[in-house]
Amino acid sequence: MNALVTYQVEDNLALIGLARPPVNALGQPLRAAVLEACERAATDMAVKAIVLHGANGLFSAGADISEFGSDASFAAPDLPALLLRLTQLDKPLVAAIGKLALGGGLELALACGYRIGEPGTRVGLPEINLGLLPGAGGTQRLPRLIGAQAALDMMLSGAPAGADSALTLGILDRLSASADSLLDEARAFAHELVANRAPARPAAPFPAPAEGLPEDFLARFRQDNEPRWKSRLAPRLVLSAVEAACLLPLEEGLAREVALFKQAEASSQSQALRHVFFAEREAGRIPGIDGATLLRPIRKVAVIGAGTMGGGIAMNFANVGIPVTLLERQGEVLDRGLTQIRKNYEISVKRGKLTEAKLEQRMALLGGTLDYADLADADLVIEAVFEKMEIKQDVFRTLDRVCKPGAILATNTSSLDVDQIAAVTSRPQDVIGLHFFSPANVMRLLEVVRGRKTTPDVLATTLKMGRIIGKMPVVSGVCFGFIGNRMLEPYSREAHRLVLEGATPAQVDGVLTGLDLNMGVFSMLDLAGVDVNFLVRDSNRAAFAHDDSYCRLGDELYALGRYGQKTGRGFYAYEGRNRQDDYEVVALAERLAGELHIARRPISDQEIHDRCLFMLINEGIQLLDEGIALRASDIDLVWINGYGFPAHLGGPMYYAEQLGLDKVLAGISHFRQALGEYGEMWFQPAPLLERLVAAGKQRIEPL
Ligand code: T1G
Repeated sequence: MNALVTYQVEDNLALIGLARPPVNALGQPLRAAVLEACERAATDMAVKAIVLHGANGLFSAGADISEFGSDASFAAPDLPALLLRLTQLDKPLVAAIGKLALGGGLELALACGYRIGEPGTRVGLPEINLGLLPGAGGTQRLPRLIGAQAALDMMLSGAPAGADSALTLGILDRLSASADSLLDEARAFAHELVANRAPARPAAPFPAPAEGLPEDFLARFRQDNEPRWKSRLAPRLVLSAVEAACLLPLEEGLAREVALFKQAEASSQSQALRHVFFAEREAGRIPGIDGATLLRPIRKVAVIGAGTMGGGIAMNFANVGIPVTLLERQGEVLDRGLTQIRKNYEISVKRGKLTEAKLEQRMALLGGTLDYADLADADLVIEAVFEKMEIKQDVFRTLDRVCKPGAILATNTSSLDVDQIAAVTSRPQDVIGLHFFSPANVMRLLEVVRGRKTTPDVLATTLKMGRIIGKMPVVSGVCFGFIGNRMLEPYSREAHRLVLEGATPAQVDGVLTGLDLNMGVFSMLDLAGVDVNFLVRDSNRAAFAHDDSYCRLGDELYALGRYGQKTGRGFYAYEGRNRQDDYEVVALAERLAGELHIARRPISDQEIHDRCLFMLINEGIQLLDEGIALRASDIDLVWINGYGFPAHLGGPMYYAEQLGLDKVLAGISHFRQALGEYGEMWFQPAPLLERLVAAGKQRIEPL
């Protein structure tokens, strides 16, 4: 039998095991092997039923994503054809779902007549995360099994269902007592089916899912959801496929599904999202670190500072069962911090995302102290105090004195020099930057800033820990602002300068959110605080600009006490949470432009797009050239996970490649000429961009 499946017959059962580690991705070779094994079982008179399982304990993570966009994706036997054939077998086929059945893996299980899971089984149709829709019967068979509404919820959220809800929904027929007993219980299930002369596949509970659906359910569903889908294609295709399931016979619905799937597979959005999928896995590959790099055990964590950041950081560890101690200098600040954490968890309980029991479990893992001596046995200490070098250095001098040898000492600084912080300790090799993004218990991005002396095992340990707490860790070198905030500077500079030149904050933000960014520059500043931005800038003026004329608008708003949402006025005026244009800001921009001798003029949306995005891209390319970022796709992950850049555009570097590097360079050169002294000063093309264009390269990579 083919090495990609195991095959054995015993007690009149054929046991077929998927054996393509690590996740039994259903690429063409595995599809062919499964078909061959099933045909063999179908024609073997001794075989009365078939059990399909994951030989490595994991059923299947779905279609092979690396095949998409190539002929292999539909190479015979394609997945729809394979699964249709399985539905035609005249012997009961039991899917024993160990661990995971995702995407095509769940569709494979749905093509079986019966399904048994284990207590830890998770099943889902996450295709939407790849800009796709289930393309092998999921949109047609799942609504017939669990109803159109429940099926739509699964497909549009992309979130997996746990074993209990899968059982309740009817996706699973039964659950084994444990993972270890899954295969034995699957065999017993198959024997039971044979003994009871059960049909090869039971009738679908919802033969025509439209039955029982309110007349206008689908129309209303589309109307209710269209606005939040914005420009995303896949949700619309999912709904079209489910509409087909409600209105067409199965065979016609399956054909419709394939057509819609091919449309999604060919879309630029899906190509971008598949780029992001592999980028996330690539980000963990660091030169000099491999499987042999020993990780330091992290059993106890401490966080210095119980403010918003410190509390959010601490929650990440409590969430995964790691005890964490918060240290503060004043008791009331510490109490306030712990109270705020409890409040955060209570919100999750109210939203049904957390049980009371889990809340208490997590709170029990959260300790507090005023005494540094209590940190002596911490394996990882994360400093999250005020963003001032002197204050951070004092903390690290103390940590150096009290922490045990081998403890990892991390700073949560958002831009300061990690090497300068490490330098005040006797153990710079154990110091690293862990830049969490606010709110730290929510935002996925974690910039892992390696100091010049940070050792590989410290880096490997913090990268691993970042994944364990559910973050997207990306390695950065040391420079002002690391990757994300360094790129934010020119991007934000152009936005500010454009308002001085004649655009309004709303127009600039409108162009950026029109590109599906979560927020524009000015709404983001009003949320984070005009004062916060001013203080960071003011404490690092030297690092900013030899000409900070573009900062004057923010400086003036700060001076006027217009700190943004928190004061009801910033770049916008706020009635509660809804934002209004504020013509006082326009008048202020006009006055400043006069003082700065900046000619005002009508500004096109295209100019806003090009100046903000090209300078963002240019800085990213410069970071790559300096070795601060290891690869362009890492930069994409930073901006997708930390700044709301749309994943369906692939990130700023991927976006630049789609635009054309030559177009980006031409745009920068144009503004260098067209914007006089300002253009001459700021529109300096990154040398790597010039080299890539001169070499006719399409991809952004070191050259
Ligand atoms: N195809 C190809 N490679 C895959 C893969 C897949 N579906 N899933 C994982 N890998 C690789 C991954 O790149 C990595 O490779 C290794 O496996 C370990 O993955 C027709 C159209 C399953 C939860 O979206 O969510 O079916 O880096 O590092 O953290 O309707 O992988 O080692 O070389 O992520 O333990 C739908 C995607 C596909 C599931 C495991 N399925 N995968 O997480 O390990 S489309 C998915 C995951 C589809 C059908 C449709 C996760 C995981 P390398 P990993 P992990």
